[in-house]
Amino acid sequence: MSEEARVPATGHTEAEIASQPDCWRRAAGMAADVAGALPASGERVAVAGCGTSWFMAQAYAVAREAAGHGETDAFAASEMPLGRPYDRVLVLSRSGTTTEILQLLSRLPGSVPTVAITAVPGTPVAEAAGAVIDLSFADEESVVQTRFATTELALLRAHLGEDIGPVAAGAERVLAEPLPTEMRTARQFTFLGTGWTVGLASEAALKMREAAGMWTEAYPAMEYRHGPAAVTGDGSVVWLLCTPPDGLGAEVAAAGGIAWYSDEDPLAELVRVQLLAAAVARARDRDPDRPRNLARSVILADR
Ligand code: F1P
Repeated sequence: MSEEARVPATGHTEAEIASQPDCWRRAAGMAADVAGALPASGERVAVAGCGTSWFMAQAYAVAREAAGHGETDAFAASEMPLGRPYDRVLVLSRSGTTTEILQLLSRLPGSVPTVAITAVPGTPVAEAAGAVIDLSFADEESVVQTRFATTELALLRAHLGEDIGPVAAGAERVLAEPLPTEMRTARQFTFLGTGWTVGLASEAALKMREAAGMWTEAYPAMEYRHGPAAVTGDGSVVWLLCTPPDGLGAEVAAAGGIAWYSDEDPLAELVRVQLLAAAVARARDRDPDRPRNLARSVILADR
């Protein structure tokens, strides 16, 4: 049987991508109930995660600080400094079993309040954290995270006072639109963001790598000219998850690439990236439900 014949036309990944607007509305609806466990306004906060969860941490950290709720740092769990005084540490882990998160929780001073957002309560991360927010309704069959991560971010944005209704409506529009042909056939993607969407740009790039094995990059938008522009050429897409800096679209076009920007909320626009990642994967005879070299959770033996 050929590889192509073994790759089904659709799977868990696409179903989970399509379910996001409903999940986001549900998460926004529970924001008030879980507010006591989440960082209070004025607290100095660290947020940590791995992979997708790290990029969600980055997005939330910048959004929280920009909304005036207090200094907020985001770290890859393996790189968080232990000596800084935080009022609360928030860890993000869909699986609740990621080794680096567990190591971080075990090394933090016992006096610092910790809270975990997870899809699986009762797991080691949930047990080790001082408080748990259960988003099991958004758990996924897929290895590659889509709806859990975005639902978590929708909850956190709702907690910051944002109205998630229009964001979910934007995602529904994106889900109903066909993907542009130039994107399906692109050879390389550079995702750009500003503020909270810098983390989202990294997540978009990760989705295309994880699901489809594509060459992708991600930068703060104003960094594009400081080197990353050198890879733009025929078959490049420069995907802006932010307002395009003056003149950048013309520079991308002059280099032979396509600059893509839409007016949708960046979280809704991330859904377009997820759809593309799944479509490109299948077009390349890869099954996005079975990404290469990846597992649902990275669990390291003691070493
Ligand atoms: C995080 C994560 C995923 C990644 C991979 C391994 O897991 O890094 O983002 O796609 O499958 O795990 P978690 O701590 O959020 O469960």
